Amino acid sequence: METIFSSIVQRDPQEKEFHQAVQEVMQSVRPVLDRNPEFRRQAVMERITEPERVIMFRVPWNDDQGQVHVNRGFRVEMNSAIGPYKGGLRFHPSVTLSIIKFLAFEQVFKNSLTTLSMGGGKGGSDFNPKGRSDGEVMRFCQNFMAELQRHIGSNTDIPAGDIGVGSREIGYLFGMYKKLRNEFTGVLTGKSLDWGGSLIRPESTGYGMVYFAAEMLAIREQTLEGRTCLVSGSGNVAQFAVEKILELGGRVVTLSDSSGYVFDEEGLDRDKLAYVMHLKNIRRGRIREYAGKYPRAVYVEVDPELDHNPLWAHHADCAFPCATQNEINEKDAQNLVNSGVSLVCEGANMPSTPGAVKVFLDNRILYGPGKAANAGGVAVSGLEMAQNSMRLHWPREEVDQRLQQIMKRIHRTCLNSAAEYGLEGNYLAGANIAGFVKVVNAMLDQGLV
Ligand code: NDP
Ligand code: 2IT
Repeated sequence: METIFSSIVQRDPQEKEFHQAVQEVMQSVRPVLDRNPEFRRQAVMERITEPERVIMFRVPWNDDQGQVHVNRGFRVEMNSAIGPYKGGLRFHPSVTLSIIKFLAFEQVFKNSLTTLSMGGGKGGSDFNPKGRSDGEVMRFCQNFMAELQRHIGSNTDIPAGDIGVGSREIGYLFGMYKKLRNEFTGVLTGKSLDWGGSLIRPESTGYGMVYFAAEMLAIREQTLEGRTCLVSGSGNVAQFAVEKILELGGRVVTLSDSSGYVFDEEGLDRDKLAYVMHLKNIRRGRIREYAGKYPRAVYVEVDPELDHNPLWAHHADCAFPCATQNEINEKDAQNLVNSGVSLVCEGANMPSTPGAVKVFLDNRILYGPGKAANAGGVAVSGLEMAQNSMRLHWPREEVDQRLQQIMKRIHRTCLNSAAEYGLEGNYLAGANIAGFVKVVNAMLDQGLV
């Protein structure tokens, strides 16, 4: 295993996030490889960590003043053993090939856990939509799709949203695909309802994560009722996580963005959440404005040089990181444990560093890893694809019921797979093992391709 890992690092030494994601999975699946010696001869680890295809392209576009900009576009088609590539697009200045490869790698196991027929992929660009007009975003999306359309298709590769890609961007991307290919198909998910979207898709990642957390708590005969919750982020996942936590009787006291966080000791309620949704989705403003609107809340600017994020030091019962990768480091994790948190459930992808994860596992925190806990988003994307193929729409209750069943099943699968290897209660090991075994078996069935 060590040799395989060092050759992965040597091949692409700068891809730190990708190495982090690979190392975590490799550690978890070691007992599976020990039990299956033929996996070594078949080089399954080397095969599953090498993308089937990597696409990188230039995206030139004009701003409103006529200035030309050049960004880089990516699509990593990681694994198609169990279905067409599926995974979101991220538009954020921090995007690199390493970030997209780690996300695509995580997506393979996550999609496998959903039980739906979806392989793993991810894409995006270092384009920064912040402060850009609708016209600028539209022109960027059109030029991005001018290239991406050659590589995707409703039975080949089906992108969706992620950070910086919401319904506005999906609309512009879909419009350009349709114009270039002259076909109206379910090539993207997260579409608006009037033209092929699914009910509950916007809510699904946040709702699904909270359903997963409720399942974890139920194991200890607990519920979210009356529990104080720290939530980070204030985008799509955070917003609907808050909505579901409130519905289940929990108390949410924080939200954040990349500049800082708000602490509202009184707790959010439906009206405050509606304000946040309008602020972030319509006005595209900053979370600091929340403290202006609700003066009893405080806004804390977060210094990126600080060795911890004070958001994670507030007294609470549960923590839901819903912003970005590596937002909880070892010190933050220790702060969470010290301030009484007994459940950490990840809405974001890989929000906890390896040091933080170790703190959670050592302290027997109920720890729900992102690839299991946030799988509700891509699961409902899978349901959107099913509805598009049938050319019909399921009602809200039906999609929500299916989402709840899928999250319950993923929770159970994690526990069962962990127990099979003597790792009772370790959701991280369970998620990695279950996701891995299904994909590897499919790869072996299909031969060397
Ligand atoms: P949004 O773009 O809607 O929101 C992202 C939020 O995270 C914003 O509040 C943003 O703040 C904050 N954020 C982004 N980058 C950073 C950073 N570098 N440091 C601190 N905060 C940051 O994205 P989503 O809500 O869709 O995604 C959030 C997370 O959930 C991501 O990790 C994503 O991969 C994951 N996820 C999303 C799914 C989905 O269906 N959308 C499905 C599964 C996982 P700011 O406004 O300042 O940028
Ligand atoms: O990380 C993720 O699972 C997503 N951004 C959603 C992917 C999808 O295809 O819906």
